[in-house]
Amino acid sequence: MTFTKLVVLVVLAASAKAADHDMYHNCSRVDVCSQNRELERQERYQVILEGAMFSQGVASFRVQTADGIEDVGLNITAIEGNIFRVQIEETESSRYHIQDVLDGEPTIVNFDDVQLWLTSAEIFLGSNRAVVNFSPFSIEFYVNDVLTVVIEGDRLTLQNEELHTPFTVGVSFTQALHLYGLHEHADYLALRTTAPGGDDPYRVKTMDLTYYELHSTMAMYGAVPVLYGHGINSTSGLFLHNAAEQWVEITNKDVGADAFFMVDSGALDIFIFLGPSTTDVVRQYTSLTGVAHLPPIWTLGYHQCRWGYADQTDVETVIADLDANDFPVDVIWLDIQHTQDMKFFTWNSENFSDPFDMLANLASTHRYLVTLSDPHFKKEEGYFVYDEATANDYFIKNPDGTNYEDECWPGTSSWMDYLNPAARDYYSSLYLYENWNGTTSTLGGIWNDMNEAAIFNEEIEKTFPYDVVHYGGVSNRDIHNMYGYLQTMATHKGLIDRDNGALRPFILTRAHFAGSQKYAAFWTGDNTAEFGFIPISYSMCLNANLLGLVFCGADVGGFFGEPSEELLQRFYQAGAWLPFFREHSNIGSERREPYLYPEDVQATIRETIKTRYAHLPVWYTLFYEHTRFGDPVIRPLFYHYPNDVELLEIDDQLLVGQNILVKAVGESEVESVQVYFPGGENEIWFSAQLDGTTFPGTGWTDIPVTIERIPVYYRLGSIIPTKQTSRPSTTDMKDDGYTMIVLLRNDEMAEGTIYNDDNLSFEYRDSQKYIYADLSATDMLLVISAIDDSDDEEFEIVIDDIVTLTYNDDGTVVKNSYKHDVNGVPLNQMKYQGKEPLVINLR
Ligand code: NBV
Repeated sequence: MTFTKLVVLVVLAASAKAADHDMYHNCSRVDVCSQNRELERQERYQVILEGAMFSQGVASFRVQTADGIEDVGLNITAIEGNIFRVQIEETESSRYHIQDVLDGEPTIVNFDDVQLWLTSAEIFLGSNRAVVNFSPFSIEFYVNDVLTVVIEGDRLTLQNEELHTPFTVGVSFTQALHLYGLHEHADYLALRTTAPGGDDPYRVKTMDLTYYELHSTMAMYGAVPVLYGHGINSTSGLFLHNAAEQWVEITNKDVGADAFFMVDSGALDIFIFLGPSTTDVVRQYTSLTGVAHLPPIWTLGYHQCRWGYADQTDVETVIADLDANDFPVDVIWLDIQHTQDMKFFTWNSENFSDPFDMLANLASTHRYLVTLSDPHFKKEEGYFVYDEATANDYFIKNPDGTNYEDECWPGTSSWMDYLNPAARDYYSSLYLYENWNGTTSTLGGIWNDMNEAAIFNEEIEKTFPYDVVHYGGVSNRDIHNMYGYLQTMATHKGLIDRDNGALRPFILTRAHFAGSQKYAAFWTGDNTAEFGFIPISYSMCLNANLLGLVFCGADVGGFFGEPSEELLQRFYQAGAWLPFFREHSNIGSERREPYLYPEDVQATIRETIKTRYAHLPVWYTLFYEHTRFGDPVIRPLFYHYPNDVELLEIDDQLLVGQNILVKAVGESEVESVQVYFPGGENEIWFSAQLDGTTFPGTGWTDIPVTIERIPVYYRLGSIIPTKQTSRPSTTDMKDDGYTMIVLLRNDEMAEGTIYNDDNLSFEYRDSQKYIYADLSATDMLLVISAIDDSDDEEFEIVIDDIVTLTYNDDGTVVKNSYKHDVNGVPLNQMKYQGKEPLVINLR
């Protein structure tokens, strides 16, 4: 038996479907947590008045320990958009500062005023201010005169050793009713109180957490050190610009919540977001770490994946069977087996002997391929990547300077050192068509798996040991959480270069960090085929969306285990309303392509996938709006209804944009579910079945459900752009007309937006080639008008149908469908082409 097969069997045959708590360390086994968790609050630092200096937008202070020995600098900088940056660092410091995460240098703006007192300094920025209290030391942030965030001096500690610079700091969100963020954990959206004796603090470290459990604070694949405090009148937030392992203790109080950061190494560099709205805070954060570019539209379709598509015939047969059974699909995926002996950038010579042929076949059906590419490389002389990377010293090192080696899929392996710019460039170049034989643009995307990095060594919690060394002598401690990020950065460049910048790359990554949205989509990793993993996928993807990571999904069906027919259908129904929609299963499970099921199950899944395709214009428009404003694509209810305390913890319902409300069904054999309708009496929610059923936004309501579908609603006052013609793929839908669904109240206006472009290239960004338009409607008039001056000559919006649902005050709904205007002109002859508004009169 080969090593790999053995590992697969051991991993998949493990009977206990729970994380191994002996292997993964809890707080008591990790120094930075165990040594600091019960740290006493006491005054350790004071600001010295004489040291204060102010220049435009930067205030500097000297801070000393009470005994005057330790000398520390404090910088407070004002950043464009209502952001303060706080940096605290020893004068003699060996702290490492991470690079390449921010989307350019933040723009410093001038303070509006500074007032220096004997015991404090006040720094004014718009209607906000930062107050530095000298002794006891703290930094308070006021939003419109309300104390909102406090960086607490009494839990600040700094240690400064060579290659290891731990620190702790407490931050209090004084107005918060809940904290959100600290992705990634399989937990509720609203962070829970962790406390000694109870749950461990949230561990923020990229890890391959096998058999992750629900409602746990254990570290997972992603690590995003961002925290938002949300209260009734305001939201605020912070981003700790640091890629070391962290543990964060949360204490929720009646009003206000505290976070205590215990950080293993690196710089104390915190951005404070002063909102005041949730939208503002999210935009402030994405203004720093960047937004996702538009995904190519095919990536918003349905993805068929399995660890186990074994050869070219398999690939072609799966697509043919999906087609034969009328399941739309855009992408098929290949896991590790497409390689020769797990050597990335090679094809298995027996099973994938003619990749060009396979890709040409896929292209002829308008489908794309995505293949997996991990960051470890088989130690084998003669394997070109291993040889070239060794010759150029591109692998991560042991402290003694030898290559770090350990076990992974190919057996003994080394890991590419993506911190090294030359190694990154080399790795990018591997994606070029000329360097990776057998590839074409139909291999449209890359799947970067195992990049936490995951290692088959349980002694080290299956990830890099603390002391491995990256380029420039940087300790892994300082950059652990951004290793996967750096890989995706290099992959992204590789895919850009290979098509000379013409095509938008698609990358799916498992590890992710702050700012990963610039390069990749991600998924929630190896979930389990159990009902609880459905709502957790909403909670996790909602959290991620608030933190800029918009392109999120979960393995439909559950990676481990065997879904029942019921569970599979519920997984599809929920997954179709997450931004990334892919079925995936592990190699030890039964095949589960949708056509393998009885006709009633197929019918449900077919309708679900088709519903996804019908709403692609909504998804595409929302992704565009994300690129432009930094907004989330899916949103928790509190994002649009921030003042309703009843809904702040809801995390199994989501809003797609502002106008579509979805409830995941995460329980077996239910005949009804509780749906929370937000917004008050005047907010009316229409069943997306368009059967005239409506619900006012007055809270919890019992909704009957059948297996056919989950509850989905459209908001009154919105226009939902859809495409209703069923086609095999997004490419086939390109020229289809739209069906506009208009949800109205008499005499009131309904509104929406619509976006269109060439679906694939960067011309929308580089040459303003797109259409972005406002939609507005009364019951008899629909107007499409340009939002800005894009160069949109090539594109048009053709409307096939307008469906209006008009809500009357007595609760009745009148539904009409139009294919012609008032003069009998077919709607699809009245094209909107950008510049001039299109007015469709239905009267
Ligand atoms: O490459 C195999 C799997 C993959 O299918 C899965 O999606 C990843 O999350 N991979 C993990 C490696 C090992 C899983 C036990």
